Amino acid sequence: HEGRVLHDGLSKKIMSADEAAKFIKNDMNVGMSGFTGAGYPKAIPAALAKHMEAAHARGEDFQIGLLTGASTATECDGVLADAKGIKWRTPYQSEPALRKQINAGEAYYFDMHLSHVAQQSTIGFYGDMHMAVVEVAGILPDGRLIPSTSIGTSNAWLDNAKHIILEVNAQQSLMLEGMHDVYNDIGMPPNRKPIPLVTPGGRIGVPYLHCDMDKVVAVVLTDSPDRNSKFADPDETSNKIASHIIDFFHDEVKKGRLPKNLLPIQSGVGNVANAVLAGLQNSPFEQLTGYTEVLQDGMLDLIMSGKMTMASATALSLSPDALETFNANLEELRARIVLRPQEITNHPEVARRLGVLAINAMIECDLYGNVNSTHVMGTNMMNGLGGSGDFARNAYTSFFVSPSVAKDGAISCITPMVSHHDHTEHDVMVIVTEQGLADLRGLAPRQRAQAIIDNCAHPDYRPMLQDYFDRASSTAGMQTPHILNESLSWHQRYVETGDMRIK
Ligand code: 0RQ
Repeated sequence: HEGRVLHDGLSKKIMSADEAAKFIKNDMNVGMSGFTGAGYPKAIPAALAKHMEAAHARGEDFQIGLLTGASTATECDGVLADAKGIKWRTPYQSEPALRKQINAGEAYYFDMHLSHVAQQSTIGFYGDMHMAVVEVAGILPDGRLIPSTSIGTSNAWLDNAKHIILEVNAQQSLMLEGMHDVYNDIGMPPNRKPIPLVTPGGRIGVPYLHCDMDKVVAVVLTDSPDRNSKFADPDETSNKIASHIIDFFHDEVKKGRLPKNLLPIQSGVGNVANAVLAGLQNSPFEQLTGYTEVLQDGMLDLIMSGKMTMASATALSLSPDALETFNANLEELRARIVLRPQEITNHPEVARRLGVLAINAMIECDLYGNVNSTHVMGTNMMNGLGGSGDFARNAYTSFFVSPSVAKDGAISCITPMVSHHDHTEHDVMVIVTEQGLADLRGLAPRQRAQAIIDNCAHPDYRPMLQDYFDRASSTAGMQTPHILNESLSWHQRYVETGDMRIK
């Protein structure tokens, strides 16, 4: 950790994670750093989990409210969930142990747009923030903090929390210094100001996080990598989805509706999103830009090959190989990647101004293009909404993508009615499956339904969807025809028989 804690006062506060975790007490609200497995605290959660387990063994209550930027990893959400230490959680998670508790009713989870988190916490919608636990790459002599591989909501946690624990992680490259752009001047209504960001790569803030030194109760030294999980290589389904989107881009350029270098690309997490970016690598588009939340392998490849000139995100989410490339080229990449607070990366104002092409995965959509991004069979949480709504509603063009079927064909990802509703038809312009692409712009609900059935449905389910739509159209109101007591019967059949198809 040489050269990482250069502030005299803070170097005197270095202590073990075990000691530092004792500052966190039952019923506190704790804001931790971390976004899609990057930049989360590595030591405090495990130490805290041990204290929680010991308290539970003594018959005492010990749970916290946990806020982050977005998902973390097993060493953070996972250990705290295993210790039954999470009373409530927001805004996005993807950890199996926590998901299980949420769906068993053992932890409360409220799901929200990622762009809202900082503002709502700062106003106090969730009560006091008692402690911030933030990973940084280093602390400068004057106390400025070099952020780690994500910013997420760390800037707001540092401002809002009564006390702060800093984790200084020697695994995070000190060459990250200068890559971040922390803009804190957004203000609060009624005195909010415009965000002066007019290009994806613009810099409007400073490359450091700040905090009141007097609030720091502990500094903990760590030396562990981020989760850095490997993505599966794009499979045939993802490649087909990617090629439909790339054909669509070609057509839009031809029609003069997109510039030759497209518009800033936002892509969600996961393998399909990564495949679309891989598809762009082999496309003739040049001088691309990215304005997204999470910078995945596919976007790094585009930057390394020179296809993408500039990308803005709030976090990295790289495989071990990609991280090696990233670290080896940091000097050059610092000029081409900007990491910002999620309040800025996901801000409706900026997404609308830049005109992002928002590509996000979904669980299911219905005949009319309403989208469910979060719930399985209407009742069980998968991960959360993340930034999909921030980007989709404010996009220049919004895409929702999915394989046409899940669970070996037992589930159609296109159903008569969605079992949970995250994005309304008004926010959804294009639906894409491996079967094809439905361009819903300018179509009325009945036209949207036919476009989705014809272009996106799996052949096993196409006749079933057509039959439902035809019967609904002859019996119901014709704006958005439905047979209400049948509209969710496919989901019910799956719950009862394990298959949406009629045997
Ligand atoms: O289940 O894990 O048991 O195999 O859902 O599905 O096809 O592998 O797709 O990994 O891209 O995830 C929407 C969940 C897709 C994700 C979602 C099952 C399927 C599989 C995963 P298994 P795939 P992905 C910016 C954008 C919301 C947040 C967002 C997500 C598992 O993309 O969380 O967009 N999005 N953020 O079998 C039941 C269906 C199903 C289904 C798929 N219809 N019914 N199960 N599955 N369709 C980034 C951030 O915000 C941070």
